[in-house]
Amino acid sequence: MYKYKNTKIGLVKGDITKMETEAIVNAANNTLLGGGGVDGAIHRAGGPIILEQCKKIGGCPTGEARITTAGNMPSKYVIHTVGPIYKDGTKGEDKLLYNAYYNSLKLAKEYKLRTIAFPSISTGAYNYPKEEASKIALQAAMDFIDRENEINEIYYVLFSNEDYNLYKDLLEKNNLEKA
Ligand code: AR6
Repeated sequence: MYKYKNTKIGLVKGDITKMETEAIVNAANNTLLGGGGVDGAIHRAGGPIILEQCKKIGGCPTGEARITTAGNMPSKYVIHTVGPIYKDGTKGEDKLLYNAYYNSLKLAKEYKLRTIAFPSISTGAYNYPKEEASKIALQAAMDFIDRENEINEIYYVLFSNEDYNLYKDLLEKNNLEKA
């Protein structure tokens, strides 16, 4: 566990659907109608109520975020965000990925949620280079904490050892306090 200002930043290796944070974040697509990867896992674990609510919402532009219940999962809410499909890095992918993280945190704040877990958005099917993506994930969190200071715990839930080690190195390099 690490700490930035008053916020704890934790790394977890495993399945985000098991997280007991108030919100878990889904790496969704613009339709919000489900898919593979983490999106498929969340819909399977949460049950059909998530899809029902997503249908009513009617989609989500890239970089924005929407919220539903978490159904049968231990978490209370799913914040669905849509990261960019990585092409060559010149299509504004960095800003869109940053916005996906930042807008998810803003939505959590609107709902007065204090603990949130993120997957590694866009780095699976959407091909975003992992190291660059991890830096953006942390930068967005630190900027949010600097400006809003209203979140107690942020977790990055990494599915592979490689991703977990990448985040570990990143947090060490940023000299985050150990908590
Ligand atoms: N818990 C945590 N992380 C997971 C889990 C899980 N249960 N399952 C996979 N990952 P991806 P994207 C990791 O492809 O790149 C979907 O079809 C995975 O190893 O899920 O944003 C959507 O509908 C990878 O590191 O999301 C969209 O169409 C990370 O989650 C599209 O994929 C993200 O991989 C979104 O692509």
